[in-house]
Amino acid sequence: MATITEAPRSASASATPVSAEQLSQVVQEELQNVPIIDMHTHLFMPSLGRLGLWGIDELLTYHYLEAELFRFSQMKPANYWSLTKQEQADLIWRTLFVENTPVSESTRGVIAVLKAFGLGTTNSDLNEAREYFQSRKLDAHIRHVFELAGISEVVMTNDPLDPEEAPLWEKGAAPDKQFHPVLRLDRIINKWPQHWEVLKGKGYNVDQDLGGKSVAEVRRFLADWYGRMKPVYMACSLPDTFEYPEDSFRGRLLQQAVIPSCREFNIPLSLMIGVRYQVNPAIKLAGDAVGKANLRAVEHLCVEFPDNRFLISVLSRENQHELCVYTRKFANLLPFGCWWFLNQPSIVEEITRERIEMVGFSFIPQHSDARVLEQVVYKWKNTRRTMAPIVTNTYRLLAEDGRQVSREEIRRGINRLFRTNFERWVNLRGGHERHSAA
Ligand code: RAT
Ligand code: ZN
Repeated sequence: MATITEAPRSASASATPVSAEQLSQVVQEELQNVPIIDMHTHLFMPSLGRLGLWGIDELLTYHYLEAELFRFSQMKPANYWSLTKQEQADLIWRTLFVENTPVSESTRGVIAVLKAFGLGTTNSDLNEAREYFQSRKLDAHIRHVFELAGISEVVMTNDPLDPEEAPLWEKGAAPDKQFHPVLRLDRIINKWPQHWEVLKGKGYNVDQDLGGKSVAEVRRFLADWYGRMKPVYMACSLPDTFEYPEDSFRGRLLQQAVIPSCREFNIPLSLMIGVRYQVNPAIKLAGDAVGKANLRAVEHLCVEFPDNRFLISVLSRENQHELCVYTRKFANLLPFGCWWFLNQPSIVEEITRERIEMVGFSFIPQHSDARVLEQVVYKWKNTRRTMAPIVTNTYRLLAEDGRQVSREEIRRGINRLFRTNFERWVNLRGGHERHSAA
């Protein structure tokens, strides 16, 4: 069973206790020092070449900022999409950073990135920033960014049906120890009628109705991609209307293909639930919204597949408490992250406090969801800043109730939140006991 156990003898409760006065300082230092594993991003290892986004123009045209642009500018989306990337970035800089003060979370993030690289934060144009990023060599830049962000590794999102990405894997993209692959299955699971022919074209004997050998052939496809990518988990985002069980292509694919494959390869399945896709298609990637989901689907999955491990993130604030309750019920469920619209300090604080109160440190507080390399710098700075008072208060309450903790114990707790819970769940360094194949 997928349980999370304390590392033996790694922290002795009898070591010197941290005093009430020192607590906040020690927690901040330990948060600063933990090399975080960023367990869900949209970044790409260098061998996946041009898929990887970085630099000021990409930072400014992040879809979180595009959504904000249309609130402050008269520009119509169709006109915006006809601009070049540089023109788009110039417009966003002028509108959100010069004509207005960048107080939102996403705009403030760009400021934090500029500051981290020693670039001006009040410039009237992007010349200085463009020159700086153009002068960087990607490999050295990645190392520098990881160091500034305080992360040791990131987990990618790799779509085997992406027409740009798939051929790179098929040619044998060189693996990179700092970038872990993830087999992302949105197109297959959510849009089978639109994508079955792609599988067929690649030599898998599937049909539109998922009849005949189709399910076995999807499993063969997953096995081939497992072999090619060695993903640390499989993943899918799901709408707020997601139900399980369900008599649908999605329900059958999950039950008969994806979940058995995860069991066979002993990797978790990550489900990110609660997207209302494309409520405003005119603004493209920025056009998705959120809806409250029915988490009985998660309950049913955890019950039906006790030998599978699930990573679950839910997008709606209203679903968070329910997810904590299910976490208490099912040892094969590991909640993670404050995803997308939830990654704001006020909401992160509420969710994280609730999680600690309900399940201790047996969850993963955050992932960055970075799409542009340098975003990890501001996203992890923000997470550390938000976490510091929450973790401090957790230990303060414990001390008031009769147990002080040592620095080593604090380190162990923080390490567990930002590294070992994930390492063990995905068996990253052989830390998880092997399950027998399905
Ligand atoms: O946060 C985001 O950037 C979203 O657009 C999604 O990519 C989401 O994180 C996802 O992985 O589906
Ligand atoms: Zn994502």
